[in-house]
Amino acid sequence: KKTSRTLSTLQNHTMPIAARVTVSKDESRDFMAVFPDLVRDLTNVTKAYNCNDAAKWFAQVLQYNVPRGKKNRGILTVLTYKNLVDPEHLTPENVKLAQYLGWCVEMLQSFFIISDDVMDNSETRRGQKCWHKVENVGLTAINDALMIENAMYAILKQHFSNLECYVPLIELFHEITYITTCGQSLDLLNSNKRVSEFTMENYKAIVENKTAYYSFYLPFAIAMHLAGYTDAEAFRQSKTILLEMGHFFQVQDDFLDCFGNPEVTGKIGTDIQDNKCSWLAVVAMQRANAEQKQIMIDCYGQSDKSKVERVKALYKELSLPSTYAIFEEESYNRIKTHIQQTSRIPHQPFLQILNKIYQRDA
Ligand code: DMA
Ligand code: MG
Ligand code: MG
Ligand code: MG
Repeated sequence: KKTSRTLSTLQNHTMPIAARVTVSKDESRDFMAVFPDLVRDLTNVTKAYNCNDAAKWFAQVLQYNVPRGKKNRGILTVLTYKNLVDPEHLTPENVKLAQYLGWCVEMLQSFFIISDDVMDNSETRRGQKCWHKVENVGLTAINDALMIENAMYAILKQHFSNLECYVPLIELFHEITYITTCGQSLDLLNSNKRVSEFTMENYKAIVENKTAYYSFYLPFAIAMHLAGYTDAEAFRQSKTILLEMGHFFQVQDDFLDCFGNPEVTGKIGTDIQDNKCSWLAVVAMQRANAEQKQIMIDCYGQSDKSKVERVKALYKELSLPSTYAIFEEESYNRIKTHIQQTSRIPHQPFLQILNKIYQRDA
């Protein structure tokens, strides 16, 4: 049984940035190798409910929606766990547990994006049709999303219910899911506002809740629980930094929605059409003169192609791509400094994540 301890004893805080570790191909392949086990476990659970047809359908749902992304969040869970435990605890069994936990985050992510794509009326995701756009799926996607979300708890029960961290894990998954849905609610409510009412303050609340908690804090926190950490200060310090990273990540997502290459991001942007309170829209409104504001008021939030193009052209006139590049670099440096200033958490996994997302194009 692991005892509570602080993390500061584990890491050399003066580790040079040059020692950056990037995610290896092996890490990703090892993680992927666990996926068939997950599908098998869930097929068995579904069959045990005497729902054989649903079991078959669900296996397809899982294959289409869970493993085809970058799997950043799942791999982050595993890497963090490996960084936190003492080498003698790094047994194949424990690594497999961390991988299962990583897949739980990926299942949660899948549940969120299937629902998000319905609400945002998106066409593509991860280089393929959004699940609800697939023939014979449609609004069945809503039930499929719920199945994935709740199947995640079946996986947790099957593999973690004998561990001390089981209840904290369940509570965390529930809490973070709730926070994320609150964030999605803010996102949707703001998209009903007028573009002139968008504020940076609202933006921060949206992105922290809809993205940062589940994408950054959750993978890290569950790995901490699995590794046996209970140091409240370590959780607090990591949360502050991870929420900052999550904010940064969503600004990137907003930028890529408009200026990214769909071939690379795997998704076609919809933020302008959907009247989203995006980072670009907020900064554009801050920068715009009266005439430019009127263009936003006239063209933002409409599906008309020429209006969408007018907004994109305005973003360029306002030099938002270079503002973004500066923001990205400054955020990177600020977050790096914050990581280096912390005392109770290992720096390496944080720097690893930060380096992984910096200047991303997907
Ligand atoms: C992302 O918001 C938030 C969740 C909870 C999926 P988004 O709509 O900007 O995401 P995407 O650009 O991936 O559709
Ligand atoms: Mg979306
Ligand atoms: Mg959305
Ligand atoms: Mg987006």
